[in-house]
Amino acid sequence: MYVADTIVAPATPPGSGAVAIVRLSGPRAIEIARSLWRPLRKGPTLAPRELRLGEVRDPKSGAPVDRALLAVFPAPRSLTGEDVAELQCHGGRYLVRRIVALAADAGARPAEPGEFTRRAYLNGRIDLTEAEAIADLIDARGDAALAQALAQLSGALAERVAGLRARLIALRARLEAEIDFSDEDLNLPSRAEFARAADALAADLRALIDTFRRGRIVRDGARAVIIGKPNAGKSSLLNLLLGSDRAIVTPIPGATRDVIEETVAIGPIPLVLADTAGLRAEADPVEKLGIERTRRAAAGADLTIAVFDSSRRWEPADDEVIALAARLPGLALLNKSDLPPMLTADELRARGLALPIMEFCALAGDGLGALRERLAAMVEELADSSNSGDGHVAITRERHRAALETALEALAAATKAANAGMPPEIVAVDIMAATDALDAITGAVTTEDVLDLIFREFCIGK
Ligand SMILES: Nc1nc2c(ncn2[C@@H]2O[C@H](COP(=O)(O)OP(=O)(O)OP(=O)(O)O)[C@@H](O)[C@H]2O)c(=O)[nH]1
Ligand SMILES: [Mg+2]
Repeated sequence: MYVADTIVAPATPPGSGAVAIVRLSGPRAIEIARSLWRPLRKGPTLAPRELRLGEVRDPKSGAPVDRALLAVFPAPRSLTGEDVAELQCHGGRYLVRRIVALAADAGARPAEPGEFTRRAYLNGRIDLTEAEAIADLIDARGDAALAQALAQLSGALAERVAGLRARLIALRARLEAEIDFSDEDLNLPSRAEFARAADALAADLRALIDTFRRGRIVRDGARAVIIGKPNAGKSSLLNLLLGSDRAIVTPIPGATRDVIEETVAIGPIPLVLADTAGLRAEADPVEKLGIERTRRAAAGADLTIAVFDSSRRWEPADDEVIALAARLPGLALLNKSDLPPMLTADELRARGLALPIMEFCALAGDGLGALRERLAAMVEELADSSNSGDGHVAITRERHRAALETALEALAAATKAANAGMPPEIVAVDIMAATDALDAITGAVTTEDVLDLIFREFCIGK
């Protein structure tokens, strides 16, 4: 399966801290750790999972290096399913490097990113959804993301997939029964039942696919794009929501050229705001490139915040903003409410703006509280709207979505073949393809390439 050599890496981030952990895993992990470490006091041999204070020494020169706690976790009841040893040393940059180097001198190989978790998967300690949940737990930026990662780590997604898989197996069993009685005529009522069960299963696969947006938003935050014509107050709005002068604000139109992304905490789910270049037709070449980026940011967003300058009469650029804002949910701000109104909500509506409109003043911050509340409510709604009775299980990765789509297509092909009266062996081929697709989610069936992609997300020592 893999070369089971012994690997070593710091399990704690680089930098200085009170404590750091150097982790070893593999057949020689315990032996190598013990060769570097000597207990401070005589006593019984170190028991599994016991923490004992000792001294780390350079085995070649005998020179003391640090005082550290050692714990050993013999296979298979360990993080990776292999022998594991953990040295809790002092958290110095040099110190950690030195201890890792000593372990390497003694025969351990520095670990690749995610290699410990990968071994845990390869040894059947966790499945791929649980491995991904560990990465999500570490990256979580809020309570909602934490809860989702913990549910996935407890196997919620794997269980849901297993339930769907069991129904595919049941469909296959129906076909097997037909194969066994193949000398009799095709049993039409049984085919109708097959199709009904397959359709119900397809609906549940679709429902799980539809949790992707919620899963992604909870994990990564919702993306809101701020659009408007030049000088409308988009950058002022970003700065106001962030509470810092992140973007340049000037009275000169066309100040923002590139997309500026920042995250704000407005509720349990973070909101990623993108300030963009103002939309207008007669732009210089640099602005044109900026406007291209605005359109791309809008295409990838979940929400739109359309900013209109109420102190200036309607201009054609406002129509462009209305057109771009028609694609997504969101809200419109009639900004600069401190100045005499030249553009009204009624006029914007008459021109086709469908988003709710709020009067706003980015200069003084009037309406900020209400805006934050509205945005938080919209994010919650986005995260819940696809919660089609699926409890809180959600898929979180494109990988999951693609696998479910493949399973759905294969199931549709099976239903079509069944309805067309094809022999059961032929229908079974599609059912098996659907099963394989589901198995790819948990990693029961996988390839090296897929594993490389998944574990590349991890850092060294995870
Ligand atoms: N009076 C008033 N001025 C505002 C308000 N909001 C923004 N401004 C001013 O409008 C000008 C443009 O603001 P920006 O935030 O840079 O506008 P923008 O939409 O980012 O502009 P571009 O980056 O050029 O597309 C600045 O001088 C701001 O101080 C407001 O509510 N009232
Ligand atoms: Mg700007």
